[in-house]
Amino acid sequence: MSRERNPGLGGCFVIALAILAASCGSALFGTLSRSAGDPAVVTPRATSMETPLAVTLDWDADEAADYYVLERRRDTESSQYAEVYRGTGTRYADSPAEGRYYYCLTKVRGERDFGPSRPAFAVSSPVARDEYEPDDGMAEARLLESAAIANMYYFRGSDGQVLSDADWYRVTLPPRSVAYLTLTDYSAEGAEVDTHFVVYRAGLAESVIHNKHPFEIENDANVRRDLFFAIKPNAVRYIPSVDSGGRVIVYKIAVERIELIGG
Ligand SMILES: [Ca+2]
Repeated sequence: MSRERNPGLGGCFVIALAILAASCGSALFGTLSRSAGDPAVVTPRATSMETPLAVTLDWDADEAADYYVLERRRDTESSQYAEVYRGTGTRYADSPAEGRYYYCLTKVRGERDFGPSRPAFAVSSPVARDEYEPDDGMAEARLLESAAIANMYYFRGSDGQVLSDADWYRVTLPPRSVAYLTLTDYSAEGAEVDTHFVVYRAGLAESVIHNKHPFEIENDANVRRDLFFAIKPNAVRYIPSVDSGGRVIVYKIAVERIELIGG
């Protein structure tokens, strides 16, 4: 009796292993030992603008997933999602043609799909961010001594997601002095017009910078001080309508002169 039954059980076991191996690849041990929970549906992280015509996607490993499927579509009405990656990795370096894109991540466990995730917005641009990046935060502010040329990007997808730059600077000013700075917008139509840029200064509302027209950074303290400010996109100039769009714009920022307050 037992001699008849044992080969049958053994055969079942081999078949079960074969099914597991077929569905899970080399992750057999993980399949047997991991938790029984479902994979979490998560949006992949998209990194744009670091290098020309490249987008990098990454996501956290999920032990409940057998593998991942990454899909991409252009940000156009007619574009459909198409698979760009399938595998067990957690990072994918894409190099799509110039344009705006959405990426969705689906996790697969056995025969079941978990996803697709909400889309991540990304941009493939022939012009990458400038060499001074990262300077999007005050802690990364760059010392502005005389003049600098930099670029700034602002893109908005048709679902409203935004990919936006900010450039932080600091100037060192003598006690009770004012620095007069100018910004030259290389995509502006003339002097004095609204540029593609606003300036943010602590304690003041953001204000649109006029092309080559001085704006002030003031040190009202009785000691020498570092003053911080940020140049940010003037969104309505980057995308004049409510539609999607965006671009990269080059500018020059310069310290024209420094005067003593009341001097
Ligand atoms: Ca920046």
